[in-house]
Amino acid sequence: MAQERTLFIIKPDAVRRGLVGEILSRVERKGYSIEEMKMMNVNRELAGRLYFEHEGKPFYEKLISYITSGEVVAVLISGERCISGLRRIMGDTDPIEAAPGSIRGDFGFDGTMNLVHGSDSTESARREIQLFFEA
Ligand code: 3AN
Repeated sequence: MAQERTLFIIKPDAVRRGLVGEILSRVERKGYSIEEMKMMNVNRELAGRLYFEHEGKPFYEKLISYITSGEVVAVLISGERCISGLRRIMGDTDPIEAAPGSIRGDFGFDGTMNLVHGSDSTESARREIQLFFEA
């Protein structure tokens, strides 16, 4: 058993569609804690640092344009094994494949505009939390 911290981002399409409350309530109902939270714009530099591992991939430019296209809600979450647990709540990266009952499965159908981001490992979580909350 491990108490973890992870970075969760509610991305521009979810904010535009008014899904912030619905999404946050799912995270809270699971039992995770919101330690810090802010609404903000992600500039190209921060987007590049968040998605550095995708640089050069065919969808990279679309990904950067999308995450910088409007306000996001960045959330520092803590809880028991919350890194993998939150990713289950989010659902598969491709919303068409994402299970009904997950955020992406219930609200999305687009591979780029897939509503949310969650760190995928302990190392990513540490790095991403630093980018958004400790920079
Ligand atoms: P996740 O967000 O599920 O951790 P990653 O980290 O593999 O997925 O990808 C980061 C983001 O890059 C995804 N949220 C999605 O917006 C975009 N992405 C990943 N793979 C693809 C793809 N094959 N086509 C389009 N966009 C993609």
